[in-house]
Amino acid sequence: MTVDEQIVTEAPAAYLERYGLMLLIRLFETEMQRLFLKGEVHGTTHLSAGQEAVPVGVCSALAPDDYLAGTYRGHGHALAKGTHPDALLAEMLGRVTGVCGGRAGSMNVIDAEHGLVGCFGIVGGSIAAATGAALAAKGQGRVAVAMFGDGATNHGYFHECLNFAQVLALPVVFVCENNFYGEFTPMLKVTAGGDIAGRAAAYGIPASVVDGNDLWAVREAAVEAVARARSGGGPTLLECQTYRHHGHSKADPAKYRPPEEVERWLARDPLGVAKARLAELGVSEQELSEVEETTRARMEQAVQSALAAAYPDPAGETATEFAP
Ligand SMILES: Cc1ncc(C[n+]2csc(CCOP(=O)(O)OP(=O)(O)O)c2C)c(N)n1
Ligand SMILES: [Mg+2]
Repeated sequence: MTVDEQIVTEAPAAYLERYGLMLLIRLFETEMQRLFLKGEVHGTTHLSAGQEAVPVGVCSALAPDDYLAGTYRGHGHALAKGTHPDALLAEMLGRVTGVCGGRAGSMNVIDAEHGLVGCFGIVGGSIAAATGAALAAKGQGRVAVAMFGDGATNHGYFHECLNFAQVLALPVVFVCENNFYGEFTPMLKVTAGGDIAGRAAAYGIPASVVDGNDLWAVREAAVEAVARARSGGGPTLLECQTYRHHGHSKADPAKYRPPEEVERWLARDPLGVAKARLAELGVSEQELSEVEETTRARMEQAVQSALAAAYPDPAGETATEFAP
């Protein structure tokens, strides 16, 4: 089946399921915010509300054993790759039932079982990790994906890894979530040339600018890029343009963004865009509400089970290098 056939012949039900996953990420972020304010989340968090279509669209093109490297804005990355919401939320709350036993917290989640090689607090770290995973994946018939922000494209990792991946024709897809800000700085103020996708041309890598708030557009671009990677065609760079609804991290009220800019992006909320498209495809109100209800119940279950779980027992720790 060609890439186009894969997209066109898909039943709306597949997209309805992906809409449910996007909603799960949104609800997860809402709960993270609530639980953070209650003092249940330790350390900081970086919410990805508004950016859900990117990881869901990209991961829908991956096989379960393909690799993904995410960022510190990575709750959506993990959920889209298959990490169980109960295990992810418990991790955020530092509980022993967390996917990393409650030791990683929000920024450093790893879920090897689902191919999540890590979420990285170092800007651009995910690019290097995915490139390394792709080196291993090449011999295994797998593909690796790097998720990273616009800010990471000004770091050495980005340029070094694009070059290396193209020279070795590695099966990697570089996915830039361009949300137009790196912390509090507009992307255009710090990016020479003002164009992220265009940078791939220097390395002979195919690239495209994708509407990152449109699940269909993201999936289509990802299916093509993943097929290229898997068939030995080497890397692709996708610049998915999107927007975060919240500030950079918990400490940021995001006052630096012009209100009309925020309004414009809120009007193109990826959940709203997907809902409208599903209705056009003939999905009924009732089918939508059923998915929404099931997803809310799933999230509620994650919250209850995480809050009921124990904290890790320090006496059971074998590592001593940080002991005084
Ligand atoms: C190597 C490195 N430099 C600086 C930082 C501090 N820092 C954390 S997030 C961030 C902004 C990154 O912006 P972007 O890549 O656009 O991702 P976004 O937060 O928008 O998702 C910076 C500079 C860091 N974590 N790592
Ligand atoms: Mg950014």
